[in-house]
Amino acid sequence: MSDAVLIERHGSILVLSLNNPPVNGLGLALRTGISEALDQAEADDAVTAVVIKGAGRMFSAGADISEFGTPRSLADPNLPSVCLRIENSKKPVVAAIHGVAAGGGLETALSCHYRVASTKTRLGLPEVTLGIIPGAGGTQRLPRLTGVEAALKLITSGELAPAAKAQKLGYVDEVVEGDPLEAALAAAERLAASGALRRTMEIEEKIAEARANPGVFDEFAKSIAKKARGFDAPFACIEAVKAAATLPGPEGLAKEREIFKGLVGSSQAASQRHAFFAEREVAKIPDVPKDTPVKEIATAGVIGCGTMGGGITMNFANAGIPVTVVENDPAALDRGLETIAKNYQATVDKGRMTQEDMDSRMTLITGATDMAALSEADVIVEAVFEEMDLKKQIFGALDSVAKPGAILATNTSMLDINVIAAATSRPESVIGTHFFSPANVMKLMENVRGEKTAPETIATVMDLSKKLKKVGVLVGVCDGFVGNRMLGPYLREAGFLLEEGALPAQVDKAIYDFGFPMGPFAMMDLAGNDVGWRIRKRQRAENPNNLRYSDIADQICELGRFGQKTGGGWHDYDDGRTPTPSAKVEEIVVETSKRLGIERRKISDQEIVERCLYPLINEGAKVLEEGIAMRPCDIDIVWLFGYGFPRYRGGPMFYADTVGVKTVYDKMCEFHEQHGDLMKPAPLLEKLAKADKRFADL
Ligand code: HSC
Ligand code: NAD
Repeated sequence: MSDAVLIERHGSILVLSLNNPPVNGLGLALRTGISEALDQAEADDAVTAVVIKGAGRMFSAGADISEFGTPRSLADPNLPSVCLRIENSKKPVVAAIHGVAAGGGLETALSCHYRVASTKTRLGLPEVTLGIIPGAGGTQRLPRLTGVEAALKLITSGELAPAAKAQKLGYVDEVVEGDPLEAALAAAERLAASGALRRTMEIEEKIAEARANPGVFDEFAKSIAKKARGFDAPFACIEAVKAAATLPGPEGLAKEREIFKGLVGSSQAASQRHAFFAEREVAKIPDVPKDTPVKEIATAGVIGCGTMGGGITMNFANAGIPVTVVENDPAALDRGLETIAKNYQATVDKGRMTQEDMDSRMTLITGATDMAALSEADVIVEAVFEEMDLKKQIFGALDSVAKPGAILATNTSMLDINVIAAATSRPESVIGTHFFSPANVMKLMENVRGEKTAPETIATVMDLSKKLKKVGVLVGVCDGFVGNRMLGPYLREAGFLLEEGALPAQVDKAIYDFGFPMGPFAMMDLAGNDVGWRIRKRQRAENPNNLRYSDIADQICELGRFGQKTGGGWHDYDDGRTPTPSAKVEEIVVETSKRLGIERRKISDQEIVERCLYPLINEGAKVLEEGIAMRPCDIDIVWLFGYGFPRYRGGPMFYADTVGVKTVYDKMCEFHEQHGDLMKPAPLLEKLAKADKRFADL
């Protein structure tokens, strides 16, 4: 018998420990082990009951995701049949759950006759986040325990709920402090003595109501339509739960299996699996090994309490780290602190935070107007205006204020970290921490290593990203780093499309329909068109011969149309938020085409998507060649978490692999011919296309 399941006897009870580190993924060996152990329990008259628990740090994270797409995931015994085997066992089977029970792990537990969880356990069905539905009975058993409404919420959100909530909803029977084994053994003994087994698939009461009112499923689908736009899996989850309520048990299970099989091979599921593994891969940095010392961050400092500094300050407070924020003068400081308090208050008002939580976070924040207040900080993040001279001056001053070994970070979006580091006598401690706006919400931190940044500084900042509940991606220095650099060609082409015949609303709609939360013009209106205007002016001064873009953007800025904040930009915003087409902008666009002698033509949505995204991918190829990003997955995570690239497309480089690198290359060659050198295919793109390889093969 394989050691994927460890077997012990506790009196007459057989205890099976799932043993497949690190997360007890239910791969073939583990499924075989459970099956064989159940055979053993059934055959042995001296065994009266079985307890299933997890070895190591959790019960089980579910099916082994790396098996998906291989024959092993469907090989016998498959997980649905293992679950049925448990449920139909003549002897009671009890789940003793600690750590996490997710996906197939929870489905295994739902098939047991009783579930005990320790207080700190989290339990749920996160399959939807992988572009699939639970495939081992989760959509059929959970609603039988919780009722349809709660099951729909849990399954379509993928939430891992704390044990107390799971008990309240009915899918955990008992919650205990500490190790749940003892309580599980006691429950197993009780069940063995009573002889009465509650088989989940036989429970009917909780689904009866939905059976009488099947309209509930359409209503639920409507309620998630906006959030789940573009994703297939959430709606497939609803269909599967509906089958639980409307079909006899075995047919419901069969329906679930059919839907699961239809999704697991889809490109959405492949993309979402890629996103899952990529999110973990970016934490691995080849030249900064896992055992690199990480400095303790007990206190933090932030310089500048504007748009970004305020959000960054909140991140530290949210993570329980005391933070001192320094502003230019008392008035600016008061404004900044007030904005922070207002933001927290809005969260409290929405019921997403308690007043006590807000108060305790605010007490972690101290304001100051002198950088001397940062002398004890372990990390200091500078977030003042994007001006090199100012940043140099601040880092020079920090050098004499900050304690030895403190991490000196800058939130610059574009400036050269090496120049900033050179303003100090300790460039090894200087690093970029590029947060995204709004900094207290967006999950990405583009961490930028300079030439002299020490491995310890990198390891500490990557670890800090996790503590702040962000995804840290390590990148190198170049104008715009990874994200904003790739954004350049995307916005540039959006501009050219206007000159050639499109209007902002059409471009935005095509990109929105592709799956972004908004198109390029709506995005610029949100961020403020003046930001790009300033950057273009700087770039033009630095590099006058190598910059060609549509000047419509400048014309709009010259009118003071900076975006939402001025009530108008590329679009009009009569209510402050909702874009409507602007007649003035249309006039400028059409006039510009005329001035340039361009005959406006009809542009298809497909062309818009290709014209905006392929040059972005092409720039990604350059970023890889230059070593600014370490791997394609680093770029994908930057775009998924920083720019709203649709997760079900996996990120730009994975998307290129999905449509075919050769397809992207061929199109770029066409664009190159039509539009000139700005569209020249990157050598790496050409090399991969000609070798019939993917970015994933790098
Ligand atoms: C599923 O269960 C499908 C079933 O419904 C049906 C199947 C039926 C099919 C048959 C039909 C006929 N597999 O995240 P961490 C790795 S789908 C493989 O850093 P944490 C992870 O990549 C599954 N590997 O740990 C990493 O590897 P690395 C549904 C998995 O403590 C390492 O483990 N379940 C894996 O921060 C540590 O992971 C989920 O979606 C898996 N299932 O968080 C849960 N899970 O070290 C996915 C993890 O090489 N997992 N790994 O980088 C999680 O959400 C998190 O890992 C936990 C732990 C919250 C469990
Ligand atoms: P902002 O204008 O909103 O805030 C800057 C703040 O710095 C102001 O409150 C100002 O009073 C303060 N300040 C200026 N000089 C100071 C000094 N010497 N000491 C202390 N405080 C000082 O700017 P922002 O949008 O928060 O941008 C800050 C930085 O973050 C910039 O480098 C910017 O490029 C970068 N960034 C901005 C965004 C964004 O979307 N706004 C996104 C990522 C990165």
